[in-house]
Amino acid sequence: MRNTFFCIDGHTAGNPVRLVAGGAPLLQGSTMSERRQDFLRRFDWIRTGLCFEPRGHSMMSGGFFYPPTRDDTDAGILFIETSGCLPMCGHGTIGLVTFGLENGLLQPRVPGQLKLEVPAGLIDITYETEGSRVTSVTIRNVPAWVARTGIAIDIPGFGPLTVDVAYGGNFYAIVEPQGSYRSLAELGAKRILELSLLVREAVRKIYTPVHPNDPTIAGVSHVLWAEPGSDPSKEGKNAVFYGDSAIDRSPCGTGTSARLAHLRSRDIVKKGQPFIHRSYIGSTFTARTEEETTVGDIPAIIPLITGSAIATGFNTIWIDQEDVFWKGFQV
Ligand code: PYC
Repeated sequence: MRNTFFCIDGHTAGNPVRLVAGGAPLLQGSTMSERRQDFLRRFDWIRTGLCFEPRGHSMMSGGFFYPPTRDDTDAGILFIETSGCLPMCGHGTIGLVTFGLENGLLQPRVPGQLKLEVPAGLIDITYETEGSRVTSVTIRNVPAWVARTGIAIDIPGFGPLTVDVAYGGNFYAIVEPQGSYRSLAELGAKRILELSLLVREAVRKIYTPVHPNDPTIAGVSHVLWAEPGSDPSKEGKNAVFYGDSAIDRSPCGTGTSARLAHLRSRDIVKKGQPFIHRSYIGSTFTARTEEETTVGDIPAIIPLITGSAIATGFNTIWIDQEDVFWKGFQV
């Protein structure tokens, strides 16, 4: 049995985005969160087959568009990635929206605007075009907030660290320079990957955040190594660890949202002020706090994240069950 997936491949600020434009399974559920659970139960082989080697790699991520579940939205997104189906993915959204619009897969009711459903909630999109190209996408993300501060951990061979946890569509352990962590360049990619696994494991032993409105969104999934810029109120750099061996090549949309909530909570970045976030490879997103709000009784912000994406080509992928690696593999 062979399944065929028609994909548009590309990248957002260097991180891969695979829009699966044909081959999406029919899902049950009255929200994208419920559809996400249904996909994970019944169709996870599609994610692993498309994201893991030999058809993908450690950083591979992407998603499918689904018909909206509500009258006031244009489409739903189901994200796929090496670690699972994320509740929200910022670089993924920028890429999926860009490729979807450029190829006529999204039909906005209001030109320049979209309202989308993602498993984490509702997001608003504004975008700019030049001819047939989408040149910039801004996400008005789900609320972002600081969930816990001052978690003390001790990493064997590295030493003690105090980390905070913030939410921006996924839960992030945020590590700021301290002790043995002085800069991203000094650590280097190999060490960041090794340490991130240990940091995530250590934080998970102490604290499990749970989204107050959706208990299926729980637990620290990502580690964000923060490096403040020369003016920390205006710019910063990061390395975001996800899956089991990936550093985001983009500045990470949900990570940037979490970091902005973190900086805003200490009044380092003012409401409305543009904040440039640089990725490990130097690509950028611009972020802003558009609104201050609450989630239950937790103070939160509504972040705006702006970036752009480029398609690299069409890719027709087969998952053939006669292939011993039809579900993909990770090493
Ligand atoms: O951009 O939100 C993001 C993201 C999550 C994981 C990789 N990128």
